[in-house]
Amino acid sequence: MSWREEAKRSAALRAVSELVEDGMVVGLGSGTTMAYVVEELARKAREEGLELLCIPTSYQIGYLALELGLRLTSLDEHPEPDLAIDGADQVDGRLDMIKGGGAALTREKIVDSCARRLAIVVDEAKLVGRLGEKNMPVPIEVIPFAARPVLNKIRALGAREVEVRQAGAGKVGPVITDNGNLVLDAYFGPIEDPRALDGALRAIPGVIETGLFVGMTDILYVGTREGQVRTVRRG
Ligand code: A5P
Repeated sequence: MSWREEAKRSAALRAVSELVEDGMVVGLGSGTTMAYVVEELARKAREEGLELLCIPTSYQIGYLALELGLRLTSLDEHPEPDLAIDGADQVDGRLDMIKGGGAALTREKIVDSCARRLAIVVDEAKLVGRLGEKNMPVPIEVIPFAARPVLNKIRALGAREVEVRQAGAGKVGPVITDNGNLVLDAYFGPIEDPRALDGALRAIPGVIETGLFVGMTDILYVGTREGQVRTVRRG
């Protein structure tokens, strides 16, 4: 395992052991870090006899949770989960984030925003001074009908490049999200005001949601290159 995988895994284990208690409803983000979280949740539930209910944010994490024996529920039944645990693509010093590398940003933002507490798990390579640096795009979920005008309007907001995300092996053509939409990756460079940019993007008709998660994180677990886990709480 690379140091980054080890770091993600150690941080995931720490988050689950510190935050998860019997009887909780837990929102599950998506992605590779969340796979470690779900494995640990399932182990803990099994070995400690915990009753947990989970709200998944994608087919990926929902199927994994079911396979490992966790029970699923929905926001219809539990509109205010006790806790959400999620990964991120970049995190800045205010604990704001870019998410959506796995195209699950919309359901993640919904579940994360509904939870009483949001914990984010990352390895330290994801920490940045400014969101958008290192050529990281902002993922934006868009209704296919509106893709072209939305793309033009995002350019007019200052993005130097905007691409329709393409699927990799296993599917030709664009990525289609779990909601049946497209993802645009917009390259803005280092972002001065993530909250303002998020608002401007969401004001474009046809935009469903953006991967800018501002003012949402309560606690951050960071796995380091040296094998430690640091926690940062919202100040
Ligand atoms: C899923 O759409 C994303 O928001 C993920 O949370 C983010 O991309 C982190 O994924 P990894 O844990 O796979 O790096």
